[in-house]
Amino acid sequence: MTKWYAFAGAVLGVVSWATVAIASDQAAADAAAAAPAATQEEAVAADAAAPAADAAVAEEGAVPAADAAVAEEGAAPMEEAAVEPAAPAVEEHAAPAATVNNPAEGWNTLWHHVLIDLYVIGGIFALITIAFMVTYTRKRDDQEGDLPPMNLVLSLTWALIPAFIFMADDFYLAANGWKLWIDQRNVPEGALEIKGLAYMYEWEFEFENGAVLSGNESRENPILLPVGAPIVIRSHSDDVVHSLMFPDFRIKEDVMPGRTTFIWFMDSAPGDHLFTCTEYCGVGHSNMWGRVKTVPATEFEAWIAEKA
Ligand SMILES: [Cu+2]
Repeated sequence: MTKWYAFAGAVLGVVSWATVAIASDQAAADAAAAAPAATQEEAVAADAAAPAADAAVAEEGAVPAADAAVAEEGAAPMEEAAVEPAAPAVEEHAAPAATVNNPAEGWNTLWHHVLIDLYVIGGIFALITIAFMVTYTRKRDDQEGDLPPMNLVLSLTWALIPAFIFMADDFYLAANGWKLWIDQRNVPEGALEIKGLAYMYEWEFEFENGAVLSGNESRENPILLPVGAPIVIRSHSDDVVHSLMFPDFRIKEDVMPGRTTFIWFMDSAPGDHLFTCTEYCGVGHSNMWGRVKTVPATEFEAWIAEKA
């Protein structure tokens, strides 16, 4: 009997170690990639002219959960990466797009962490359960078990150790989600500003030069957007509640009358992407979609200048 406790404990230990090791490696890579963005936020906080709210946000943002959770492994790459870009970020103040953290990539990574957890932890538990069912099935009708009575120490050990393992893992995932959401709610400096308007049943987008482009027409002629640059769309609705979603950029936000809501995103390579209304808004809801195409900035500038 005792050997089973030992065996199950060992399996749990291996599972939790493997999960944290896999997640830590990824988080270390994420932290290294995210470092320039963190320094950008520190630069904002260091600026004497920065409003208190900005500084508060920067403080929050500067303590990404990944840093704390990764411990030794993550610490080295994080510091190395953070030291290099710090100087230019402070001097130029406005961060170039290349240093902006792209939340879409973070959401993808986080989702993969969740899948790893589900498969690894779920798979191991399924195997243990099957092994227990086979091992502890009564072989004869009159067979009686020889299970030793539970004592307080065993009870607490069996309850608390697995609980701590899983809660630690859950909090780790949740903390990474919170960190990403901070990125997602802080529009990078110098983002391309677009005003979005939703009504039954169409989207309209107004660019900084006054060009107004129709979402429905974009199905034939995609709206061009610059690649590698943060883009923010601040939208409101003229009638009912709609919701603007760019599935490829892993972002959506409700759009409603009397309030302006925003989404920001950035494409890392030229590509074609859909956007759509993702809040049922009436019989024409399924018609509220269109296309964007991300292209080099010079091509976008020339194109949008013609549309003004
Ligand atoms: Cu709609």
